[in-house]
Order: sequence, then C-alpha cells, then structure tokens
Amino acid sequence: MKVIDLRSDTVTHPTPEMRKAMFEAEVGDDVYREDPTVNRLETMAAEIMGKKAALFTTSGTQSNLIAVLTHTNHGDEIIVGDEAHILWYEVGGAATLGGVIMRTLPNDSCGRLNLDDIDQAIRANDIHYPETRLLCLENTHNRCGGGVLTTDYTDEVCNLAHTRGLKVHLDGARIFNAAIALGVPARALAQNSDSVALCLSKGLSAPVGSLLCGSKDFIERARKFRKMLGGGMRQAGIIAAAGIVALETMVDRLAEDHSNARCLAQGLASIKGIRLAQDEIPTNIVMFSLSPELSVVEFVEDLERAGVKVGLRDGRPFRVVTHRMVSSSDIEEALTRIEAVCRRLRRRARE
Ligand code: TLP
Repeated sequence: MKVIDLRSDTVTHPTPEMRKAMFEAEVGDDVYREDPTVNRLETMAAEIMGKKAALFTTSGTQSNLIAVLTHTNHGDEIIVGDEAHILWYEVGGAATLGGVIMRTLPNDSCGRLNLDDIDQAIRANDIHYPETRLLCLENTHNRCGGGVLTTDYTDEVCNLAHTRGLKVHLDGARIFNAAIALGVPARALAQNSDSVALCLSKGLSAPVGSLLCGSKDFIERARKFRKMLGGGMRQAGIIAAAGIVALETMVDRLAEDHSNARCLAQGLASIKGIRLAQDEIPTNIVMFSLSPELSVVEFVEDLERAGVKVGLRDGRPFRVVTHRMVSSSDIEEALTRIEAVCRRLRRRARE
C-alpha cells in the first residue's frame, strides 16, 4: 500500500536530476566564498527575486532569523501577523536570539494585515517605547490556508512601512506558489520589500536550503549573522546543486499541486463529517475540520493505518498539503481512504 503523505510539501524527495547534479557538483569552501556552485545558486536566486545579492542558508527558519537579526537592534519591536510562521513555528528565535519584541496584528483569512492596524501599531517617538523597526509579511501564508498576497497589496504595505521608517522582510518560503497562482514573476511580489526568504526544500523538492535575498550591504551583514548561528557551511555546493535544479525545473509544475489541492478540497467537502476551513484554495494548502461527534485522535490513527498522513495541530483545523510526490490519482485514493475512515468513525459514534 502506498503511503500518501499530505502533512507537508517538505516531505518531497530530491529528483534523480537533483541527485545527479549533487553527485557532480563542483565544490569549494563556502566560508571562503570559494564554492562555485553556491555562488552560482546565490547569483541565480538574487536575479530571480530582483535583488542585488543572496545568501544560501540551511533553512527557512534560519533565513527569517538572520533577516530579523540583520534588520534590527536588540530591544527593537517587529510587527508580525498573529498567524505568522515566525511567531508560531520558529521556536521564538526572533525573541530569544534577536532580542526583539514581536508585536502581533490580526491576519485576515488570506494572511493579510490591515493597513490601518499597521499604521496605528508603529510606535511614536517616545522615551517609553521600543523602536518599531521591521514589519514581516508571509507569502503564501502557511496558517492562512496558503493565502496569497498580491503585488499591489505588498507594495502598499511596503510603501506605508517605508514612509514610517520601517524595513520589510517577506517570508517567501512558498513565494513561487504565490507567483504561479497570481501569474506574475516572483520578483514582482518582492519588488519593494527590503529582504525576501525563499525555500528550496518545500514544493520545489530540493533536500535542503533557503535563500535570503536583499541589497549587497544587507547580505554582507547577514552573512556574518549566518556564521554566528553556525550556518557557515563548507562544501555546500553538494546541496546547492540540487537547489539550482529546483529553481530551473520545479517552479512551473507547482500549478499541478494547486489543481490537485482544489480536487482534494472538493472531495473533502463532499465527505460527511468533514468541513472545509477555507472558502477558496489559492495554492497547495487545504484546511479542514471534523464534525464534533467524530474523534480527532481516532481519525488520525485510523488514517495513519489506512496509509494517509495529515497534519494535526493542537486545537486547529487539519492541514493537508499537495506536492510532487502525490499525483492526481493518489488524491483520488486518499479521498477514498478518508471517506472510509469517516464512515467507520460515524458508525462508531452512533454505537
Ligand atoms: N513550514 C513547515 C513547518 O515549520 C510548519 C511546514 O511544514 O509548512 N516560513 C514558512 C511560511 C513555512 O511554512 C516554513 C516551514 C518556514 C518558514 C521554515 O522553513 P524550514 O522548515 O526550512 O525552516
């Protein structure tokens, strides 16, 4: 029985082409900036994102943390959405290692922040206040169902932030999903942000890595913070090689994941006992909840036994994510298995 793993697009394995590129990669010591493959990946990423420079980091979490460290001083305040990945899933690194206060504003269902809320949250010059230094956006938005921020919206937020003296960092772990969904180049979505982090190891299927992109000066300073965090890698060309293949060959196919996500959502909505937790499926993330008479724990256990893995987070809707290793027929198969589990649970609930 094939296990259909819908927990995350991070479970994707490298493609044969990536493995070949890794095997053949030309390498050097990247701390001395002598790894030609890393240098090539960084140049490529900067160009794709329309920035002057880029830095290869170990993970999206590390890119975001380095961005916070580079943009802020200890004791500053940063504005993040109340559903932001930086707030929820990065072990509080911005606060513990960056020494910043995370001021939260409500994310709407697409992951947007309200402009008036932002305007009001920015601190005035007052001896009692910390400095508001940075605003963070996320596109696509993980906890907001893969929600997409448009170019116009992002530009508007950046303009407001810049007018008030703030920098903007964009967590673009899935920025290519947003670009594909909107039909715009990824660089358009980051054109006014001061930095953007993209991930290679999610829908793009590379085994490791993220790129933090920004101005030359910003990336120079970021490089030092990467070293401080233990992220100065040596012959990192081995993994950067897979990243190059990811950027060259894996972006356009994300549309397939989006269409599979829509099919999955449609199928889930038709199963008795399941309720979709979003009105639209903009990209590759689908959230749903169970009707109260069905046991969440039993649902997950039974599904696991049936060979379907879903993401469960405390007190939150379930999350399922489509990716390259789940085909459209796997989606059909997953729906059949989920339907059977729900039927069993409904029967058990009646007994
Ligand atoms: N998200 C992971 C988990 O951490 C929840 C996932 O499975 O979706 N920004 C965003 C928007 C992300 O979704 C993630 C990963 C990251 C940053 C961090 O990337 P990594 O896992 O490379 O540190």
